[in-house]
Amino acid sequence: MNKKVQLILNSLLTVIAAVGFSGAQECEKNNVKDCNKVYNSIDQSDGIITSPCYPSNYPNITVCKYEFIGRTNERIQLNFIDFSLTGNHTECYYSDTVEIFMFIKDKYQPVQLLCGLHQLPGPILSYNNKMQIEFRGIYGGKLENARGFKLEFAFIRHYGIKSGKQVDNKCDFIYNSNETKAGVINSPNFPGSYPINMECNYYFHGNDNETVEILFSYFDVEGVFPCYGDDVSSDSVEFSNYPSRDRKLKFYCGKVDHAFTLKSENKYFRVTFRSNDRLDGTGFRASYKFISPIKNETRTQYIEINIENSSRKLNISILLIFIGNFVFFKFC
Ligand SMILES: [Ca+2]
Repeated sequence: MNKKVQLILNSLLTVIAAVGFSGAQECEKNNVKDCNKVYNSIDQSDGIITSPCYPSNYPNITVCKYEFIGRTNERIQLNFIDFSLTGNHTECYYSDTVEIFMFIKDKYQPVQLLCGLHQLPGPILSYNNKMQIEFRGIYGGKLENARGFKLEFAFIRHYGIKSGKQVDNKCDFIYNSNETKAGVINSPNFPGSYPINMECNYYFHGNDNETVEILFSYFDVEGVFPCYGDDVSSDSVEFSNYPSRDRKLKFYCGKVDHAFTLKSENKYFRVTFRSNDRLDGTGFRASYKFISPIKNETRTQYIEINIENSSRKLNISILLIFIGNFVFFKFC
């Protein structure tokens, strides 16, 4: 390679490097300058938010606030798609963070601090129609090659419960045997934490003679037995064969490590989840099915009877025929 070609090549590499460098600088400059945003459900019902320069390393000393304002009855749900922040991964000390603020008693109050390089946070559901999150990228992504975050947000009315028929935008859901014989139910925002001050009803309506069976495969509701009192010291799940309280059935709370089943006595069943104004859990997930009575099933069984006295021995075979609740017999 002669000197002239070498010179041209070097100049070209310098230009390419300069363009790349200024591109990265440009990203940092633009994003940092303009990273506070307000999302209003009147303008958009959902969207995606990323940290500055995502998926490249975010710049250091970056603070972005995102505020969400929904209509009455709307809540904001966040689902993280990617989460990778520089810092200590326990307790969030010396870490870059995302902090969640809920609108409580007319002001934003911090409720949750997220950090870490590998752990994807669960979904987050606001307590009402307002929420704010704050990204603090103080150390910057370059230290640990952290990408920042990417999340989906949506203004919703279904509380993260996507089965059943919702009643009047309330946290009330109806499960009709005429529409579906089996399905799943879950607490609000499952598998993320449920919000405070919730009451959700799950009403099951079977056809005549049907009952409903509910199998809980996951249960983690904050509280201690008896789970319900006048001071509402616990969150709870109530079961009832009636619209009113069913004193035969206890309230459930705490963490249950094994699956368990509840069965209704008749075609109607109600499950009510309640959370109080402090602490939370991840709630529950269950599957349900409506069960029809056993039809006139037929089965048979042979029995043998030996009768013996001093004069003779008698061996009798009898065929029993079971049809539904009736039994017939026949000597053989
Ligand atoms: Ca609680």
